[in-house]
Amino acid sequence: MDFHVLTLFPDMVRQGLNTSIIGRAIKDGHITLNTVNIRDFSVNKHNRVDDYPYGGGAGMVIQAEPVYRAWESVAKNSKAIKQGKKPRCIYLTPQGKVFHQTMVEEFAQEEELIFLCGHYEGIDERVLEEVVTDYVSIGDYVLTGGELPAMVMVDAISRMVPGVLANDESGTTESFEGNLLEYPQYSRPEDWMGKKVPAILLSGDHAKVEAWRREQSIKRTMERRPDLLADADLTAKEKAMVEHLLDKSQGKC
Ligand code: 6GU
Repeated sequence: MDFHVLTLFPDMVRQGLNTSIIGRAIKDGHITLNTVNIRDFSVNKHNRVDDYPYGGGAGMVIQAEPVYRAWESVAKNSKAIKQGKKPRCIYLTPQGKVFHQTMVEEFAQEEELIFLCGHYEGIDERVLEEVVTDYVSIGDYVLTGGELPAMVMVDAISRMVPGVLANDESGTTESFEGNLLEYPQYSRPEDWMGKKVPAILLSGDHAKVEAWRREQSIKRTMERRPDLLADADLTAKEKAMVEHLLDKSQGKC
């Protein structure tokens, strides 16, 4: 998977992604990360890339031409363009569709993704119309720029790319994919500040451990993310357990 990030702050993006699992994935060649500084494509003798908004108002707007040239520098070499298609270009904006694991899986199917990060009051609408294929937000709050959201997306998408995760790192998505949260984890010591590890985990009975973890996942999802449960993959027996627990919590039995 090849990632390109068009940004005014390339160092921030590179530094944020060159550590730990994603850093290792870049070193091992499972993914590539190309940061493109929009300022390098300024058409102004002072290297400026922003100007006042037409119609007035607060803040500055990033101009269309430097963004277009930065995009073109990447797009002209893309496989998509050679096939007569527009390369997938994601504009990070609180006005986008809210990022979700199903979107992660869809984007992970692409060979190449371009991220466009805005700052200030945004980017001239005309270049967005020209280059952007997807508008994505990472949640309902406002950030100062698209760099952190781009890094969030690169991280989430990369961990779905074959080879990026070692076998012992790949567990967590599966449980989330079933719309259930992860079960609680414990490590040594068996007794910490008087709190004991649940005995079943020390029993060596693999089937019992699995059943306990499944139940914990369901209970945790009920408590913390009840909105997910409607789409969770539950057996009839598990649905009955959920109903029973709900009735109990509502004092019906
Ligand atoms: Cl993608 N950008 C900005 N600036 N703020 C956000 C966001 C994106 N997603 C949530 N808040």
